[in-house]
Amino acid sequence: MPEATHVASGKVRELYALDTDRLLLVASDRISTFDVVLPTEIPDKGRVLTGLSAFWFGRTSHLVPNHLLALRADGRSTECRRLEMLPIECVVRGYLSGSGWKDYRATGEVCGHRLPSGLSESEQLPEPIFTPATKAQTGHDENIDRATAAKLVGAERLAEVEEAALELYALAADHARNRGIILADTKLEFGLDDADRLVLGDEAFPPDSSRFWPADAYAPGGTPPSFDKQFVRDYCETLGWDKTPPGPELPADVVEGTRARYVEAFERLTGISFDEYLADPDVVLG
Ligand code: Q0N
Repeated sequence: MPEATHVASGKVRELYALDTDRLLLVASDRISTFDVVLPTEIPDKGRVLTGLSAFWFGRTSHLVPNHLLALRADGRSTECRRLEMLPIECVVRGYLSGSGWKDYRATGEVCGHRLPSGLSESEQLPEPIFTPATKAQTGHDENIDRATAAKLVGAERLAEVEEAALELYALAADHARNRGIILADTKLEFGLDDADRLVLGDEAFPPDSSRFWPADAYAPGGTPPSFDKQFVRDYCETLGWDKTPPGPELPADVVEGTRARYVEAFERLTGISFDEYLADPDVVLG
């Protein structure tokens, strides 16, 4: 891509600079499980994630402006406004899972939210909670309480971000629930534009930064299956792999089944056929 300079790599995405105020986010077909990127790709996974994100950006811009400028015809690249990113991950949890469950079991709290006693793993919370985390350069993000987050972004900005994140989650979780998918939690990233206005950046509710559970298989008291990655996890568990790199190659049936789950998530959530998206990515923008 001669018109762009590479600026950052994530586990599954690449970031390029287009000019002084625009970036290009490119979602690859790489997949990670147990925090390890596998050597086998899932065809079209990056397009599904890009299309879903763009769908949500289009449907939430009345709540919070976002960095999306344009989708490219390849379906996996997004041109974005360059922002000054805030140094916190904005996590909203409607259900008690992952590090939230771990913290709750140890302390009865998550990020300073004291929760009712006796909750089970994956149980729905009385109401969604905002649970910010630091952005770790390597390893895991660390959950932080309000005071720590306020030191990083300021108390006023924190209140604004919390309200925005809770509103975005409520809209997306309600929409997903009506289509048979539980959005257990999500991680959002915000930045500031040149006028210091709050803008939603990164990606919006793709399965890689949200927990998607099929509603019909949901039960508290364990780990519900992941809508998208369960075939991959189940296959990896059969291998006795120690979950350190390198990860295993995936057989064709696991690749095909996983691709089908991504496409199903896309079609259920957007109500748009994935083939239509491939023909013209802008269909998700409504
Ligand atoms: C930005 N990241 C997250 C791998 C690295 N709109 C923006 N403006 C300025 N900076 C960023 C964005 C966005 N989004 C986000 N790093 C910089 C790190 N990831 C992003 C995906 O690629």
